[in-house]
Amino acid sequence: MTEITAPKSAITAEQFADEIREQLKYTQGVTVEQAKPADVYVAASAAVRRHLMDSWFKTQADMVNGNTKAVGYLSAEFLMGKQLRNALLNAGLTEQFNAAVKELGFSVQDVVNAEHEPGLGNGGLGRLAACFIDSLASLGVPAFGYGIQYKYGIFEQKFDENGKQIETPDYWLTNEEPWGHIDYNRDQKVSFGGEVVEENGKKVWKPAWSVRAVPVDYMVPGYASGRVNTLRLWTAKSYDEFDLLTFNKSEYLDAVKPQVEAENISKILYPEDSTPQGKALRLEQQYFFVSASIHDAIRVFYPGQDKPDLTTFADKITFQLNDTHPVIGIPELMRVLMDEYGYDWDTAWTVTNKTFNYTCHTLLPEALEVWPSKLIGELLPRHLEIIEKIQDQFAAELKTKGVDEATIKDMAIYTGDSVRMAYLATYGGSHVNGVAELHSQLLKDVTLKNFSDVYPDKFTNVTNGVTPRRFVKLANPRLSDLITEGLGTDKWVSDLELLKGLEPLAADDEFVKKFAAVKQANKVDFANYAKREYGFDIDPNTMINTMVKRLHEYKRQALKILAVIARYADIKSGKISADDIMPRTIVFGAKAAPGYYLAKQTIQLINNVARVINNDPDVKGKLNVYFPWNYNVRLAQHLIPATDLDEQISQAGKEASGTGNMKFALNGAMTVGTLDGANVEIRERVGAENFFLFGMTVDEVDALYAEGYEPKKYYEADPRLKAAIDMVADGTFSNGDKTVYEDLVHDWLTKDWFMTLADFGAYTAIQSEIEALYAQPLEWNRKALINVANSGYFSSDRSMEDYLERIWKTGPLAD
Ligand code: GPQ
Repeated sequence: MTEITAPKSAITAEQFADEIREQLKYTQGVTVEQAKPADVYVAASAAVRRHLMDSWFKTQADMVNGNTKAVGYLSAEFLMGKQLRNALLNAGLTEQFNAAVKELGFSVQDVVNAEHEPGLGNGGLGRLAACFIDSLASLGVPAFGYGIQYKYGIFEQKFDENGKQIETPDYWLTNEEPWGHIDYNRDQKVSFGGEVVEENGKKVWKPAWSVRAVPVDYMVPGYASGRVNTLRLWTAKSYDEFDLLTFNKSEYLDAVKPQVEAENISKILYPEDSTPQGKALRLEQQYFFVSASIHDAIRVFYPGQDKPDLTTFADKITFQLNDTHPVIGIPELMRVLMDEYGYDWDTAWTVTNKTFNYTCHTLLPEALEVWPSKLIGELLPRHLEIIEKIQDQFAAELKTKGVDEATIKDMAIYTGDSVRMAYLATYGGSHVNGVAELHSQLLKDVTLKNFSDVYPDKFTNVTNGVTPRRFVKLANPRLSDLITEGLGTDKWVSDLELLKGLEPLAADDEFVKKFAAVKQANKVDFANYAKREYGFDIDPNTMINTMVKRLHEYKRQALKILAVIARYADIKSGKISADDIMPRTIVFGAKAAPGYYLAKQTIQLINNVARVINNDPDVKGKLNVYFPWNYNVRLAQHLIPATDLDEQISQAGKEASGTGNMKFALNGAMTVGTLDGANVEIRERVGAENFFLFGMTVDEVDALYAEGYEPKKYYEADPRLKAAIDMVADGTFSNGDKTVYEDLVHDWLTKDWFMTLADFGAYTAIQSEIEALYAQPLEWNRKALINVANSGYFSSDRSMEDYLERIWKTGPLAD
C-alpha cells in the first residue's frame, strides 16, 4: 500500500465550481457564459486564496503571540513563478480544481496559461529567495519575505531578425493580479534627502521628501504544514500633500512632479545580475523596502505599543540580508533605535548586531556593492553619519585586536569616498554565509579573508537548495508518481532525503526502464510545448542537452557554443560523418543584462549558429540548436524534466553555487560540469562515476593566472578550437560579414578572462565519454536515477534547517 500524505481539502469539485461561480458573479461581474479562461483563472485564484485565509490568520496570530522568533528574509528579488498550481497543491485542491474547471466548460491548460508569471527577479538569487520562503512555510517556521513589488519585472526578451536580444517591458500588472492584496492601512512613510541638524544636543534628520510605502501581501502556503506565511512586497505611492505654492503659480505639472517621481521608486527591477550599476534610484529602492520592512516588523511584533521595549527586537525577528542589496538596513535600524526610540548607541548596536545576518552570493569582486559616500550623504545624510561612526568604532576595535594599520585600512567600511556594503554587512551582523561549501571556503580564504581572520566565528556555510514542490512535484508529475511508487510513500515531497530509498532500484532493470519512459514522455511533452510556444521542431528522440542560466562570461556559454561549432566544422570538413555522431538537441536559455555587450554578442552568435546549423541538410536530425527566448520559471518547469544532459561549466571558483544544477539532478539529468559551486557537493553525493567532470580546478586556474594566461596559445595548439573560432571570425554565422563578432573573437584571443580556451580541450574530450554512455540507454538511465536518489540533500527544506540551526536559532511554531 502506498502511503499518501499530500494535503487534500475536504470540499468537493462541485463545491469548488460553485465558489468559482460566486467569484465570477459577485466579484468580477461576469457570467460563466461570458467568462474567458483569464476570468476563470482570476476566480479560481481568489477561491483558493479564500481557502488559505484561516491558516494565514492563525499563522500570524501564533507568530505574534508565541515565543518563536520569526525570520525576515530581506531581498530585492523574489522570483516566484506562477502561483495558482502551487497554491492548489498546498491547499489540497488540485483535483477539485481540475474537475471544476472542466465542469464549467473550460480547458485546465487554458486557465492555467492565463496566469502571467511575475518576473520580480533576475535569476538565481531571486529564485533562491522564492524557494526559501516556500520551505520556511512548509517547515512551519514563522517568516516574512520582504521585498519590492516592481511594476515592471525583468524585461521580456525577444530576438530580432539578426538574432540580437531586444528587451521589452514586462507589463505584468496590467491585467488583474489576484494574488497580491494591497493593504493601504498598513502603510509606512519612508523619507529621503534633506539635512541633519542638532536640536537640544540631539541629531535630528530633517528629510526633504517622503514616499508612502504600501504593502502588497502574498500568501506563502506551506506544504502539509497548515501554515501560511507572508511575502510582503512594498509599492511606492506618493502622498497627496503637494506643493501648493507651485500650484498657485499655475504650474500644475511642476507641482505634481515630486509625486510622479516618488512612485518611480518601485517602477522597475534593475536587470543586472551580479553587476551592480550604482544608480541613485537603486539605492532609493534598497532603502525604501528595508526601512518600510523594519518599521513593519516593529508594528507587527509590538502591536499598539507607543514605547515598545526594542531591546527584545532580536528575539522577535532575525533579518537575513540576501546579498548586499538590503545592507542599508544596518544603519537604518541603528537610526530607528536611537533617533525614533531614544536608545543609546551601544544598546542600538547590540540589538542591530544580533538582528542581522548576511548571505554573500558571489566571488566576483565587482559584484560586491560599493556606494559613493556622496550619494549616500545626499539621499540619507543621517545614515552616512552613522556609517562614519560605525567605521570609527570598527577601526578602534580592530586596533585593540592587534590588527596593523595597513590591514585596518584595507578593511575599511567607509573609505571617505565610498561605503563597502559587504564589509558593513560582515561587521554589522552576527553571521556571514556563503552558498556552497567551496564558495564559503573561498570567501574565508580570499574575498573576505581579513574579516575571517579577525572574526572567524562569524563565518559559516549554508549550501543552497531548491523546493521539491515546484521543481519536482509540480514540474514533473510523471517522475513524482514513479518516485512515490518506488518508495511506497509520497512523504519525500516534504522529506527529500527519502529519495535515497530509490538507490537500490537502480539495480532493477524494470524500474530503470520505467524511469527512462518517464524521461522520454517528458521529452515528447517538451517538444510539443516548444512547437506550440516557439514554433520549434524538436526531435524528442535526440539527446536533450540544456544550458539555462543568465548569460555571463564566467558561466561560459561561449565554451558550449564553440564546442558545437567545432563539431559542426568536423562534419563540414568531412573529418567525421554526420551519421556517426550521436543525435543531439542543444537548448539554450539566457537573458543578458541590456548593457552587457559581450554577453549580447554571445546571444547573437548562438542564435546564428542555430540558424545556420538547423538549416543545413548535412547535419539535419543530428545536431540542432534551439534558443527559446525569454527564459523564465515557467520555461524552466517544462524544460528541466525533459533534459538528458545539463551544462554547469563555469570557470572553477566563479559560480557561487548554482541552483539549476540541483534542479536538473533531481529531475534525472546527468551533469557535465567543472569543480565549481555546488557541483562539487552534487558530485560528492551522486558519486564521481555518475557525473561528467572536466576542466581546471580553482588552484589550476589561479596558477595559470599567476603564470600569465595567453589564450592565443590554446587557439594555435588545438586545430579544432582554431577551426571553430575561425568559423566565427570568417562570417559563417553572419552572412559573410566579418565585423559582426570581431569584438567577441578579439576578446577570446587576447583576454579570455574566464579561460574558455584553456578548458576547451578537456570539455570536448569528455564528449566522447558522454556519448558512449548515452549509447547505452539502460546504463545512462541507471546513473541518472542514482543522481535523483542522491540529490535529496539539495532540498531548500534542508537549507532552511541549516540556517535555523547555524544562524537564526529558531524553529517551527508550536501547533
Ligand atoms: N547570484 Cl551576486 C545572482 O543570481 N545574482 C547576483 O547578483 C549574485 C549572485 C547567484 C549566483 O551567481 C549563483 O551561483 C547562486 O546559486 C545564486 O545567486 C543563489 O545563491
